[in-house]
Amino acid sequence: MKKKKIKKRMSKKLESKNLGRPYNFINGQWKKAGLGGNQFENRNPATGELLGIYPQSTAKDLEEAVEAAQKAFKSWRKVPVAKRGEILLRAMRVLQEHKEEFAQTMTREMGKILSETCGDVQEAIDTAFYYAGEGRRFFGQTTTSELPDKFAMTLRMPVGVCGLITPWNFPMAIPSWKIFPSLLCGNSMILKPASYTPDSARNLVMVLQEAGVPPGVVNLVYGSGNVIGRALLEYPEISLISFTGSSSVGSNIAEICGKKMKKCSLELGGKNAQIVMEDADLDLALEGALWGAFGTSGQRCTATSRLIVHEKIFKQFRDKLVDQARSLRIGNGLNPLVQMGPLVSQAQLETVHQYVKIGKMKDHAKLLIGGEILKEGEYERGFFYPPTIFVGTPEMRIAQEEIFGPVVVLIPVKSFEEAMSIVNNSRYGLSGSIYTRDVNRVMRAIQEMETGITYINAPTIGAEVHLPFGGVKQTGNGHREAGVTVLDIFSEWKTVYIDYSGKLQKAQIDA
Ligand code: UN1
Repeated sequence: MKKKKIKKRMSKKLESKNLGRPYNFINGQWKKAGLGGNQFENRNPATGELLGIYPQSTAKDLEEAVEAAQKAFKSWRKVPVAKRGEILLRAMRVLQEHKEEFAQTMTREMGKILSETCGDVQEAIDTAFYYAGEGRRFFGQTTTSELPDKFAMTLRMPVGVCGLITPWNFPMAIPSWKIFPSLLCGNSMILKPASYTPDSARNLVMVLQEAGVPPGVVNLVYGSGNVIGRALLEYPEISLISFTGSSSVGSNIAEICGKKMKKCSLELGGKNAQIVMEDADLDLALEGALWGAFGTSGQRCTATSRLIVHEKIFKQFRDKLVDQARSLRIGNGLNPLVQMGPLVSQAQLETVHQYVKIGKMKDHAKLLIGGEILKEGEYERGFFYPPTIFVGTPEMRIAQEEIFGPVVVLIPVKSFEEAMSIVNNSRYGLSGSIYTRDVNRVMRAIQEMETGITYINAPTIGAEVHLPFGGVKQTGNGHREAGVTVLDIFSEWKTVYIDYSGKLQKAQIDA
């Protein structure tokens, strides 16, 4: 592989970072943002170190990207799907070669621990592999006609230019969930990544460039949601918006896309619950709870934020959970001994702390552990928050609203029925889990849990890329990313009828 070439590009990248030269990627070139564009800083949330300076692009930069994408779409859509898949296979290899390095960059810019950022890059690798293979399937349907000498089939057609707006918590995995299937379907696109993780977005786009994606097919435009995100929604030339983020922003996006009749796919909030029944393997359930609630410092839309525990084992579970949470090592995610990194930003730290205050003062929930910002010693310059555990009731705000931090509410219950009704007492419905050894309860949970994803004897996090990902209620708008289902987002079905009878045949009328 052209390892040298990418190394050269990488060192160029470092150089540009240090000089603070602001780069977008438009029409196959790394470009400065337009005149008058402000800049934003990329800082390490564990140390405060300045990592780079990026452009706040202007509408003019975006316009250039939209034009490039429109032009590139015309030829990209004609490239055979299998060939598009081969480019993804190459992207997979480049990602594999740089996995460790990309993970380090990611830990530096958003804080999660190195094993998790390696997992994030791995998720992008898996996604590339999966959709590369899909390039040799891409199945439609063939069927018969109700009329003689007539044939019917369906094909997937590209949607056009796509606007992709991605979050910082999975800085490579989530953009890859959108970019790779969208590429496979023959679309061109503009990526507007979260401003907390510009380096990871740049690494991903460099991989695609290296893998041979033609100029203009994937464009990267840095900037704020208010300027670039919003402008993406306005362009009539952009046919689809795919967004992962908060429910409040998602609902605004849906409104604008609705008015403009734009296709729109949303992956939004969660308030995911893990049930622990009295017959569960307690140690397993504990391990799952710790990973689900405090992995990624709770900054996953699939994170466990409610633990619904049968009263018979409540005390035992609570005490062990508090003990084990207390012993989690918090710090800089680059240190291999650290188990939980910082939150991504000062703003996120404040939001989380605000919710903890609401929990204590307004909800009157019982705080068992945590609840104070960590400021001393090694935590001085970062945004560190400890594992925080409350005992509460289902209606409390801390048990209803998405916090996106290492905060979990324990809720005791008397029965399976009560547990299930609490799980479902939520405006969200992304992920849910139950720990039990009773097969009847397992099957009932699968049927009754109002979530897009249900785990049995496993935590609420850890979805795999070849299965549909998404949720019900306010978690989304009915689409599913990943798996084969994401192709329904990034392609349009074309139904084809071929009449070879040589005469006019009237469906529904000719017997
Ligand atoms: C997210 O939290 O936004 O299932 C995505 C998981 C990961 C993806 C999470 N594979 O936890």
